Amino acid sequence: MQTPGKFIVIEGLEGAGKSSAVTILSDTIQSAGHTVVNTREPGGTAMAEAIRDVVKHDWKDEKVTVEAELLLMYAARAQLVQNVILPNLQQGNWVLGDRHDMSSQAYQGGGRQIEQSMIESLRNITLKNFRADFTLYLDVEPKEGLKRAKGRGELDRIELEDLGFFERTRERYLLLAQQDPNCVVIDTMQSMQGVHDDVASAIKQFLEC
Ligand code: Z5A
Repeated sequence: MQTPGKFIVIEGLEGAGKSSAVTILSDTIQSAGHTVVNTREPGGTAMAEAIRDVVKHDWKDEKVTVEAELLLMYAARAQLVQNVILPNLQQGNWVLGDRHDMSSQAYQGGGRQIEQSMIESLRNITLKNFRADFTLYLDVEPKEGLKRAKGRGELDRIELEDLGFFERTRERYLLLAQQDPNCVVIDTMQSMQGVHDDVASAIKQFLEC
């Protein structure tokens, strides 16, 4: 879908360093003269933020089914794309998304092992042919990412999954990144300065295209 604004997405496991990468991307895109609108998924509208609370919550004796989790992610995404992302892109603003559809492909498809065809059907219903213009996937080894996330405080329902879940999620992320010509992989198993330099250089290259 062609719009005057561009949709840039940052993806990765927890602890990959998305928060600081978002700041660098935002500063660089604004310096190039564009207005930046930040979003996060799940979330970003009043209703989608309520869904975020539901999906991250631990429901104790009530098992959250993989199907319910998947549907909630897409419900939140439908709200965000139609109410925030598309209107901004159409006005010429750039939207910087902390996670988007690749998260569902990786976490629900890879981590939860939901069939690809089921996720693709939902994506087609929800997003039609809407896709990110450019994605930066921040790659981190799951053990290291979880160590960083734990250092920051209490873990939520999804973060409490076992290591195998995050290993499958990372494996799917790497596969998706390899298949997507509009995605670059940033290695975050290096110093923070190294990550910041790689993020800045990737977005500058995109801006020059
Ligand atoms: N989810 C899903 O399953 N399906 C979907 O479709 C979508 C989402 C959209 C959202 O949670 C959860 O929903 C997420 C995926 C799932 N769950 N899990 N698990 P969230 O938005 O609350 O969490 P997050 O997106 O994973 O954010 P995060 O944990 O804050 O990750 P981060 O933003 O990448 O981490 P950070 O705050 O930038 O960095 C964490 C710490 O590591 C921080 O103290 C940094 O200083 C440190 N750090 C970062 N980089 C480095 C390097 N290079 N070296 C050393 N230390 C570093």
